[in-house]
Amino acid sequence: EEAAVARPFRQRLLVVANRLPVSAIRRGEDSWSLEISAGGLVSALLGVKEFEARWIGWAGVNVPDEIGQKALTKALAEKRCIPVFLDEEIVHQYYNGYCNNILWPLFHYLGLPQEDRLATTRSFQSQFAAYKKANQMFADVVNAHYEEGDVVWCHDYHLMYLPECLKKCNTKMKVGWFLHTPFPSSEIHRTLPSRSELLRSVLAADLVGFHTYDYARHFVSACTRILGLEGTPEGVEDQGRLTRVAAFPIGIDSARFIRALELPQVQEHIKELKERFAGRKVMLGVDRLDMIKGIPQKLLAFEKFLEENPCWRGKVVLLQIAVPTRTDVPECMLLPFSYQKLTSQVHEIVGRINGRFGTLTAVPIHHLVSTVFLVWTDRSLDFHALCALYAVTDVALVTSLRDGMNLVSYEFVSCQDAKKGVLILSEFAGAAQSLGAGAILVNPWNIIEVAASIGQALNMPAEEREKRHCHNFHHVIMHTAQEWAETFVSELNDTVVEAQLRSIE
Ligand code: ADQ
Repeated sequence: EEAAVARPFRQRLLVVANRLPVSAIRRGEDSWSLEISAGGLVSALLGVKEFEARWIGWAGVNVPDEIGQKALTKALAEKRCIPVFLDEEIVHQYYNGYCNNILWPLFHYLGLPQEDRLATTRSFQSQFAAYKKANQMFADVVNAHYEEGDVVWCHDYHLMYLPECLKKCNTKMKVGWFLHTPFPSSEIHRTLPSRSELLRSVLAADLVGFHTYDYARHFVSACTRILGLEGTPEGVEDQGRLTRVAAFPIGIDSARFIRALELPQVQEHIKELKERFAGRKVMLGVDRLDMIKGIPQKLLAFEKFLEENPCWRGKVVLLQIAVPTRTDVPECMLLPFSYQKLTSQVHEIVGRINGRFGTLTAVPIHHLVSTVFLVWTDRSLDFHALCALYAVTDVALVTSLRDGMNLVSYEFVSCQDAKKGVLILSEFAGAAQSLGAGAILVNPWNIIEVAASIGQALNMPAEEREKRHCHNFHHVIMHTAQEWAETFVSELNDTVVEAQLRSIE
């Protein structure tokens, strides 16, 4: 009994995601060093303590030899990570091709690739075949490590074929699938050549989760319109079998941010930033360098604002942190929506704004192309710098063209209890549903509207700022990542029990 008190039973949770939360660097034939890597999911699961979690995923490197694979598997085991080894050709066709060239843009309403882009990655068919093959490889690793009673939680658009692969082998396995991106309107999903196969596979899961009710509704109506299945308030029914579909809005580990603000090194950063930008209002953007984040549109809106409000020139600064992503993929393999083109476009607009409105003493935009990553086990300096930036900001600008949720908006709010700054938030980010009442919501495509909202935010009376902030702060501290994961997994457990009861009846 004593032992039971000391070590309460914790259900094993197998988190299956395309990427492990670490990057592996080879140091020798059988030696590896591991670095924790950033990303929305990593940040979200940081706070989850309830389960004994294991991660299953690709380590981001090609390891063709057995000695290397064995050594990496061993090193990763210490971090409770289990690798799936994918060779270069699979990565090219599955990850760069099907995931990032087809599903990512489609789910963010950017449409399917034009033929010229498709041609460079060979045919759509071969990409889809590689996608299925890769998903089967993930399933093989899950099966090898699965123990009865485990919960298997599959993540994101990379692994839509996984629930079917898993259930084919073991119908009793508890399988959940969660999508971190938006699920688009069924009219968009309809254009996907493999639309039915993907929907059917996802429906093999016991529980299917999305960030918002809208995404869940889009998914159910895609199943109704494309597969002819019945949508019920609980989910989707197919020949008496129900797949539960629901919204589980993600949160962050807000306490971690709030605690960090008290640390001397963060206070030191804050002091430095305050001195550096004394006399100026600070606006902040923190985004991965991705088409969906609407960085050029944000810059154009800032330019418009300065154009129309000469009194603010030299009195406001925009810090745009752009984090290059998918840099673990060799340049020659990077095809989707030319990230290079986006980079040069961003540089061009920044240069132009600084040329037009910059002075020797006040450059309006500090464009930092950083490779800073949020460390998930450790408290790195980078995390501290990020917290300090959030804390000194007067106005945060989140102008995603589409975004599943957007955790940056949550992180900003959690660091603003002293300052009570303003959040300008795209209505096309999932976060608009939860932080909409406190934020200024904008259509990021409407540059004039965003420019006007910058003026509104900078001039907002303290009383209104406080009211808006309190609303959002309350939401962010009440709806944490931990709660998100616990709710999803307990709902998954319940769903499976209910299904068993139904089958007995
Ligand atoms: P992302 O598209 O990566 O996530 P987001 O939700 O904003 O977008 O998360 C980014 C994370 O990276 C944040 O935790 C942020 O702090 C961190 N980060 C960004 N730049 C950083 C920097 N320079 N230094 C340190 N950390 C940095 C995807 C979906 C989102 C969804 C999440 C979670 O696209 O819509 O909210 O998954 O489901």
